[in-house]
Amino acid sequence: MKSEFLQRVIGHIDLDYFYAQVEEVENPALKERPVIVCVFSGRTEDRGVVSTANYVARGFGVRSGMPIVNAKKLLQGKDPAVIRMNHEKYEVVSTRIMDALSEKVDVLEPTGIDEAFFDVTASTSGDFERARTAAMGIKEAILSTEHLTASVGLGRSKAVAKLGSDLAKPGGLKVVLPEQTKDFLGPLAVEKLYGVGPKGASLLKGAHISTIGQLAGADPQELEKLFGKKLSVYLLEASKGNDSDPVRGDLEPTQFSRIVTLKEDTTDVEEILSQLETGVGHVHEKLSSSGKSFRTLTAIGILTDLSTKTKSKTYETPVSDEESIRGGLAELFDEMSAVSDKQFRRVGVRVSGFTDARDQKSLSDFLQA
Ligand code: DGT
Ligand code: CA
Ligand code: CA
Repeated sequence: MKSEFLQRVIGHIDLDYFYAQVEEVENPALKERPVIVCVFSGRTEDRGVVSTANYVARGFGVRSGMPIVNAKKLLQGKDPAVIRMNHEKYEVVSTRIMDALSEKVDVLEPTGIDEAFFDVTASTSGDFERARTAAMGIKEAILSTEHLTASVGLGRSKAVAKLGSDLAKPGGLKVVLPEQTKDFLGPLAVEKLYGVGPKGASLLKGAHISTIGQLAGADPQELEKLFGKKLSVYLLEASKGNDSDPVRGDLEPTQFSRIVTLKEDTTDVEEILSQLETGVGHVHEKLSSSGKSFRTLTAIGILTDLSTKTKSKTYETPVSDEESIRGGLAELFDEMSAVSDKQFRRVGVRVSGFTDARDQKSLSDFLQA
């Protein structure tokens, strides 16, 4: 059967309290305690904001974006774990999960470090019960391989799927059958709709629209005055779960990477480079087949204590040859092993900063802009 005749089955997956959960996996004793992952920004010790917090900390009122000092006040006497954000570490986990996910769905469109839309219309023949089973399988796979929980929504459009994953948080699965779409969306607050945002919500409030159901019944011309043609058409469609933007699996990649597990833990750079040779080949192959050059090369090391270390170098002019990757990695791993006495367990290579990334604007980009 041709997929254009099938009921679309769209999913959205979002990892729960992502940065903080990754920290818990690395150090399970943290699970019982409030955990805040922080971006330290200033000269004074506590200057900066909470990037995210686990649900224990959220139970005491801590939120993303909150100044660290405020979070510490809320957590006084609660034995909080205050952890410095390590973006590279989360990026490595994210890449692994996205790679695995892309094998399990028909089309995957990552929209952030911890979330993605997916389409399973063809593989489920448009059947939501089969999609439910597939989604449970995906959640279980992430749990068993990465020990991370995720929330998933299934619906007939991106906006419905995204709302589903929001409401399933943390750790749940929300399936909105096509015939339930109107009843599901109607009562929800309009700011929850994908693409509305706080600014859009306040414009809508001014027009006395506070639920998605009210938005669905709004006058198209009034909406166009507030949001312009493109966005107002989208909002009206999305409020009915009829937004038609496809899941885009063809977005330009922004990086290629490969991580390998060493046969034995080691600090020997030559041994590391020799075992990483297949990874270098893989990354080089990806570069050649896509006709890309890169400027930034990153060496990734996961040590025996499971902590992740990375070191990067940026080339003045873009390169794409295998020798530059090898030479650069040798330097980077030399530098890394010089400052650490721990052994490496897994090692990886990543290239990023591509030069020819085409300007391919999707509706998602438009909404996120
Ligand atoms: P949740 O609600 O269980 O999905 O929790 P998170 O923490 O996964 O929240 P999400 O999906 O909105 O964001 C994914 C990651 O992005 C999160 O782990 C940390 C980072 N992040 C989110 N909000 C902020 C923020 O306001 N400031 C900073 N610096 N980082 C943020
Ligand atoms: Ca999340
Ligand atoms: Ca997210």
